[in-house]
Amino acid sequence: MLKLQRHPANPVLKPNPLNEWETLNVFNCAVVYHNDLFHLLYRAQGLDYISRIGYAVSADGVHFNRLQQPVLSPQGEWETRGVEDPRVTYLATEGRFIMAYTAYSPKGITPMFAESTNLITWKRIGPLTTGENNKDHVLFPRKVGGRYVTFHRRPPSIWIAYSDNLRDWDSFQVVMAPRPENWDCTRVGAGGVPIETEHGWLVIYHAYDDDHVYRLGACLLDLEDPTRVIRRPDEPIFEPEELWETRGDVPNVVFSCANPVVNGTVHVYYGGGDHVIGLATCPLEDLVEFVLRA
Ligand code: BMA
Repeated sequence: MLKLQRHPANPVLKPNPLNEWETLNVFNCAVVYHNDLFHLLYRAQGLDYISRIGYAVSADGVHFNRLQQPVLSPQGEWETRGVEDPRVTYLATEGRFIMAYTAYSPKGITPMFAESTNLITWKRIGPLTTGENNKDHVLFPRKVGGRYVTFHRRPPSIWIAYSDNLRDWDSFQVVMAPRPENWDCTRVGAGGVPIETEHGWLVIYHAYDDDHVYRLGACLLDLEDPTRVIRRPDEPIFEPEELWETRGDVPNVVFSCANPVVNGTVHVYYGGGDHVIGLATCPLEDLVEFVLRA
């Protein structure tokens, strides 16, 4: 059984009592490794429980410096209760970053996209769907069959959709559903940006069970047809163990929106207990091997 290794300096980011918007919780984050720096975009809450997205940067992936102001705050009728769970994809051929984030309001839970060329100034592109409960979306790092591809989550499963312009989405299809009587029996949702390997798209995903314990798992999807699951191990690769994962604002949660590969190592950044941010790693080779042997 494979287990991700926790970094000894965990948690790598904690709430900041000096900034009202991030005094309570900092958790689910995107991480992009670009120009030798780890750029972290994280969900933060103050005492009002409204989520905003902050920015922090690091040379070693462990010690981060943050901006004092959020880079994305709620705007408009879809976001009145917050902007949550960013996942950021770098489109290398276009030189731009695409953020998938969840807009939360009394009108519903809406998967949104925004774009940036500097990771700090974000321009909204628009929603993937409206009028339904949908989230956990993340854009693939390149087009497949000439089209943009995104995961998204229509409860309880991971779905896929395709687009030519990141605005109009079609060809919605289920990729992976929960498995009865397993750690991923209730709901499943995508993690960070899918990792392209010679064996297929390596995907880290989250799920919870009847006891509401959030764990992480991994699977491999076909490179040219990512709706086709090649391997899906029975066991998870990571679960809450530390006090700051089993307690927190929401207990028993490890939830990841980022798995950048740096120097052959998968860096899984995750929210612990919806309260702090942790880092756990694993050689890419070992993770692929584990999934292939399943
Ligand atoms: C889910 C997610 C996360 C959160 C998790 C655990 O619904 O959307 O925002 O980390 O619940 O509370």
